[in-house]
Amino acid sequence: MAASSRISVVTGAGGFIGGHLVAALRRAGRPVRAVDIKPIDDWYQVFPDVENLAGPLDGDCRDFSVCRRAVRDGAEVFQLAADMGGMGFIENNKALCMLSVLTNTHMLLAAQEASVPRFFFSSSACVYNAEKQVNPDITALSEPDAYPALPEDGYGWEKLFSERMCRHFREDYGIQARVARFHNVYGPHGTWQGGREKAPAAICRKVIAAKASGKHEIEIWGDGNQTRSFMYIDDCVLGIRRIMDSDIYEPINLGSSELVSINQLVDIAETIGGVKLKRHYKLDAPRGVAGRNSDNTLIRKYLGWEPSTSLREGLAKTYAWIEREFHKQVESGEAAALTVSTFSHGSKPIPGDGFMVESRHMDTWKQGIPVGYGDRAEPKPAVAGAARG
Ligand code: NAD
Ligand code: GDC
Repeated sequence: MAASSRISVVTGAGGFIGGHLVAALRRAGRPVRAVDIKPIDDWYQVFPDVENLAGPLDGDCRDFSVCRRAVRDGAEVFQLAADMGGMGFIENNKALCMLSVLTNTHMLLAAQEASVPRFFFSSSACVYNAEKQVNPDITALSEPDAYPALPEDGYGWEKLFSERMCRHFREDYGIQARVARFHNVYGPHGTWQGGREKAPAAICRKVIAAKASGKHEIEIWGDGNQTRSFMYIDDCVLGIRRIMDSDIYEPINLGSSELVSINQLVDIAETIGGVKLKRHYKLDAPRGVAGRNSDNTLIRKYLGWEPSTSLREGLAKTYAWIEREFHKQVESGEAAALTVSTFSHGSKPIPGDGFMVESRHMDTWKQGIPVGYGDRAEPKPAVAGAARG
């Protein structure tokens, strides 16, 4: 690494958390290199003054040569790239989720080879032992609860493996790896449709769709009694920065400890939308664990801080953003091409609210396997800058 380098490298920068992290690093005056396999037009946030490595040829972090270029002269690497989504996606795409091991391995290896001093890995609450999450009124999960290992099939096993790889790279090669276990993050500029969305965005969209269609009904996956805590994006970005700058070597929870049932999440979204809906429970939909919360004892001890944005406050901002996106789609006519709500057949086409098995058959890059993968030319030189911001 060049002695004077201050470059922050963010992978998964075209995604939800990566986009917000790039924005925060920029505001802090850091030079940023943003990397994502998605074409730049599909990034949630794009900044013209940032070096953007985008698309299957320049931004696929499964490819070691892309990783080498991405970390060049980097002072810190935030490894957020992953093929991921909510329960509907991770239960139906386990092989894809496990393939993120290529991304994590190659980024870690490239960072170590280039002597990048700091490396951040975004792990997940999905690493926790499933047997400790069988009741909705669960005791909050503390860090040792990841062992003995029985994580979420596919996605959780990959995260747990990559956590351990970070640890061994730190112990054996001295790279300063930091690992945070995110608990369900939500906010504006994230996935709210298409099959990868998580419950907060999905529920907002369904409430908005019900209002728009005039059919005041909502489909909820499971019986609605399952519990979760949801962390607002601003807390997540602040936590990432603080954990990266800390001396916390072991994986640590980064999540809200405000536990709610999915029914309570729907209550809040209905209040924000000013509507009351008839609830239908889809009991065979992907449900995940019965209860999950974040024990924040350790993060409070180390940082004297924990995520504190209330769900009511964060969801209002998220709802407002999704509502704008939703109406943009309806007005542009794009909505007709999307899944139609199971409760809106025969009414005006609106972005849907069903469990989308179609998410298995999306465009190849959306599934994470780029067109021409394994049969391609040398990566092109970096294209700096982009249109939106
Ligand atoms: P996201 O899907 O919005 O962003 C991930 C980005 O990674 C996407 O833009 C995707 O195109 C990109 N990507 C996928 N494969 C890639 C590859 N091979 N090379 C380069 N880029 C690639 O997801 P997010 O919510 O922003 O999540 C960011 C990170 O945080 C992920 O590692 C995720 O597993 C982790 N995490 C998120 C949550 C959450 O609730 N959002 C919870 C736990 C962990
Ligand atoms: O998808 P998710 O937010 O992921 O689902 C939370 C709960 O909400 C599940 O029980 C799900 O069945 C229920 N739910 C009800 N209706 C809906 O319309 C819906 N859509 C969705 N998506 N869910 C609905 C997540 C992982 C992430 C990440 C975090 C870490 O698990 O999917 O990839 O790692 O955990 O905390 P969740 O919280 O189970």
